[in-house]
Amino acid sequence: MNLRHDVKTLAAHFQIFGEYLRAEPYGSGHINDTYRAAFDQGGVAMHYLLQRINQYVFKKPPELMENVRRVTEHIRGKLIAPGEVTRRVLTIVPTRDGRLFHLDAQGNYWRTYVFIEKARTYDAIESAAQAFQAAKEFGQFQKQLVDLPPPRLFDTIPDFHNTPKRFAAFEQAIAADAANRAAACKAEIEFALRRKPLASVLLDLNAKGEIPERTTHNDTKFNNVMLDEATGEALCVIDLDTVMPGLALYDFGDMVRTATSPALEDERDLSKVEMLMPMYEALLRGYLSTAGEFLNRAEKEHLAFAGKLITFEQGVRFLADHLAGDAYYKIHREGHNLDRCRTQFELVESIERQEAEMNRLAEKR
Ligand code: ADP
Ligand code: GN1
Ligand code: MG
Repeated sequence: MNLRHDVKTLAAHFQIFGEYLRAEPYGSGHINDTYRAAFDQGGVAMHYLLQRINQYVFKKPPELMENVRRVTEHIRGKLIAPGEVTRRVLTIVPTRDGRLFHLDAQGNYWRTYVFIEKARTYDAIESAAQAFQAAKEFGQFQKQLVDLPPPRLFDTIPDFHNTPKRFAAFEQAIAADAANRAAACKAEIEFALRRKPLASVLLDLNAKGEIPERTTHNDTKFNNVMLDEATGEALCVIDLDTVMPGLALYDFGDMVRTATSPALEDERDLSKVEMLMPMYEALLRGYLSTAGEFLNRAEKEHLAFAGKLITFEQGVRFLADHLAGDAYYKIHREGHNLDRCRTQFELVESIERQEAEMNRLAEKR
């Protein structure tokens, strides 16, 4: 296979032993370039995950990797159960000179993780049991980081979930209309403009001291948690590039966005996009089983709202990128970001229709 990068040469910089066998592009993330590489070690093919960090998105990869090191070491220290530690937390494979990343001649930052075997991620949720598992695991992740010692983690992307700033960037993208696409997505633009007042709700509560800043994952889409292939149990939270100070509700919100509707994020048949109450119920149960003990009342009262907000924010982000000419997210077809935006806005409407019932479910718990 002809790869975009010379994975064999890159891999030689890391503490990987044995002979290089092969590599292939891996996963369906929108941001990094990911490869699974195989090495012969004592007659067995061992896999490693190599990634090129997207520097358009992450401006300071060394700070990002320092965050990942601190977070994974902290979690590793809590894994008392013997065995399988490298399946339950990401493990950085250092370079031969002991660093967290390799900087190549073109200025690209590369890193390597232990490959988690007999586990997989899903692009769309398939059952309430999966929703429960994912939410329990992301809640557990937040709980494990409650006592992360100072200093504060680096902001790998400043204002990542600052919805008012996301909205302002979207308004600028409309004004600039760099790709000449605004006229063709009037309906979506108007959908978003009508809901502008949603944007500031959580940050206002944070400013009033009602919702605290915590250490959060910030990219808790269902595709960022690995489930055991045999048992379906959640094993490990991955994609730690955006772990930084944030609101716990951002994480729950992104779970609602990606783990209550059975449709793919870029589904074109919008009749398939729907917030399913049994999935939401399982998410609530799973999340509160681990995060329930540290969340405060205001956080618990805004769980459904967070689902609506983060789905809205994501729709606005996709639409802004479509208007800007697809600079940020990887796309695989024309209009891909617009398709993604449409599924988000369809889901926002579905949540709006069911929000009262979603709130009642949370009150009962
Ligand atoms: P992106 O930021 O582009 O989404 P991810 O870090 O999420 O990149 O990785 C992309 C995909 O690669 C994940 O969805 C997952 O399927 C797979 N993956 C990531 N890390 C590992 C790992 N340590 N072991 C096995 N698979 C992994
Ligand atoms: C990106 O990296 P990935 O594909 O897991 C994005 C998230 C979005 C998501 C939408 C750093 O996540 O914020 O919610 O796409 N990550 C970054 O699918 O922007
Ligand atoms: Mg990912």
